[in-house]
Amino acid sequence: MGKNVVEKILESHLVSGKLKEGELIGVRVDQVYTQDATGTMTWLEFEAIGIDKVRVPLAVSYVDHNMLQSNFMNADDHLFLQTAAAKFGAYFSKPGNGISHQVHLERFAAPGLIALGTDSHTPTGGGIGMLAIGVGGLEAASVMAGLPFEFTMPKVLKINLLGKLKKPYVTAMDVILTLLKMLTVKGGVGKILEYGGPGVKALSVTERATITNMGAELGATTSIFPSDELTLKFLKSQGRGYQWVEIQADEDAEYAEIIELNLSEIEPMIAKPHSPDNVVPVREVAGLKVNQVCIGSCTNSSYKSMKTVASILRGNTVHEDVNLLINPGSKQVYEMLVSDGSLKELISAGARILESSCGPCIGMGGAPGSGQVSVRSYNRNFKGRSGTKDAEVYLASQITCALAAINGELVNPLDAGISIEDIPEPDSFLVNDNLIIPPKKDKTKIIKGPNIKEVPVKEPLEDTIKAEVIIKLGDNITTDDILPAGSQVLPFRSNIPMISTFTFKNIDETFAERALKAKQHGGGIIVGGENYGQGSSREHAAIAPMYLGIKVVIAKSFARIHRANLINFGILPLIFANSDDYEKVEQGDLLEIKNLLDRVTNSQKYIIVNLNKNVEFEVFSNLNAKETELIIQGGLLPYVRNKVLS
Ligand code: MIC
Ligand code: SF4
Repeated sequence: MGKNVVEKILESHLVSGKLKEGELIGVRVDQVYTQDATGTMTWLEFEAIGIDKVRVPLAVSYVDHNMLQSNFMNADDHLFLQTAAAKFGAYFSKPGNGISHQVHLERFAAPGLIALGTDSHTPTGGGIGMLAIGVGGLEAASVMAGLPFEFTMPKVLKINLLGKLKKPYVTAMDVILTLLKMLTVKGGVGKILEYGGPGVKALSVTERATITNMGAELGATTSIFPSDELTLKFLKSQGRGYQWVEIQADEDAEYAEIIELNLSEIEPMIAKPHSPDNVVPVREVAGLKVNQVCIGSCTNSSYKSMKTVASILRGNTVHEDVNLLINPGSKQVYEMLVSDGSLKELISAGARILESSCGPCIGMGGAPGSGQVSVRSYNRNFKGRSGTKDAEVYLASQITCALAAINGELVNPLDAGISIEDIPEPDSFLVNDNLIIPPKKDKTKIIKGPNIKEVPVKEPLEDTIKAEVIIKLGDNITTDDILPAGSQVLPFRSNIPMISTFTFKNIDETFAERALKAKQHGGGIIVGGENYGQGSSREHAAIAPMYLGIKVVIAKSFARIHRANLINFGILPLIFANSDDYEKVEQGDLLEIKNLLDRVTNSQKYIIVNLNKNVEFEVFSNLNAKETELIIQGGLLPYVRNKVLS
């Protein structure tokens, strides 16, 4: 029987289990990378595991999120990361070098490898034919400590691409927005999306990377393209042609599901507030007045994207009612825009050029005004994420964004009446790795500023939990809802006691206080709806609730990375056996679960008694063998320590 691309890569890395959907498998990992906002915890966790050097072929520590430096905290974190990388054997990508996913694609990613990153948009590497998966920090630390990456084998869904995009008016961003409209933010849960078909040839590596980047918004484990001659062209133009291997699915490869997508039929699309799947064609919202436009991020930052924007802005002026902010994804792109004069065109048109960092995408500056409309070539528009609670954030291609910036309103690129240049991918990129610091051979001392605190560890599972429902939530709760980001909160990513006070802050100001009170009397429970914990990989959305005494989360379903993070910190994720039972619980109810140790090991079915309402309902936990062990021991940290040091 033939094999698909995913099976070929997994098979060559398999150390345990069988490549069968639903089975627990373990794979060897080639590369692990961290970014600063999740990385400080990851490297503290690595330190807490207690070994000297990373045990993976390549580890890279990036700094891209926390770069506002409004006080000492961010800069202290950067120094901690740099000294930790030097000591533990990782490359350090200095602030200014760019956004992890963009830089990694340019300088390290290679076809056929497996990479983990402590950020949900790690699948950007799928554009080059690498199996790149976003994970929580502790998971990454355990793999860097030499353990295999273990996960439940997802379904492989093939997206069969036909036809050709109407370039340059219709872009890769429009492809992924079309898929988000079709499949929704839950459509990829439990799946790996493998792109194939004749349409693949019409997309360059950086365009493919835009599509795999936003596979995260579909909830997919990861997304991947085959490695072909365009992959070779990209690698050669980065001076890394020697890293190319061809990886194509066999003719008779099998897939759990196949979806056809005709690129020729795609038109410019836009996601309306407040979800990346709230997608409509741009023509339906044309004419909407726009106050802010942001272009860049890890989604649409390639040199080709940026140069296209410069070509649209050339000789024009940003509309008087619009603020245009541009954050090129990497120093490489930035330097090339300077060398070819594009930066001059952008500045001359009135763009505000930011440094190469996440910036406005994660609310680190560039927040829109009250109730303002912001159109962004980014990947997430969750309510409040921009830093302004009542802002209306739309997601669209860099072309739609550039046109909105000069017109002051949304314009459908196909109706714009202007001719847009189709910029080719460069034959060679400007390679200058002077901001990538290799690990040090001699001993380095790790330097920790006063805001950097220990990683808290949970006690082992108790046999009975009697705890209060601290909050009851609806469907699609994001990790931004659980633990917001932005300039006020991000500086505390290395300080759990402090950051925990922001838990659910945008939904319920009193959550942290009430949870801490309940912690004195048996702890707390969170109740959610479908797809609980979608979005980012931040494990803080699990550590902070754990620190506040949350022991269990009951939901109708969970997003993959957040579920793993809960388990890694010893919080039991339970699923309603009958989703109507969601109605049997209210905020403030006292719930009791007995015989946990037996249930978790044997049946994984639990009866919950609502002591306030005097009703019972059934839930299950669906834990694999390893996850069961983690829940019993109180999380991954005690487990890894035992494994690695024994
Ligand atoms: C995001 O886009 O939400 C982030 C910020 O990059 C997160 C990581 C984090 O919260 O630090 C992600 O995507 O995982
Ligand atoms: Fe940074 Fe935004 Fe990309 Fe997250 S999605 S890594 S915040 S640019």
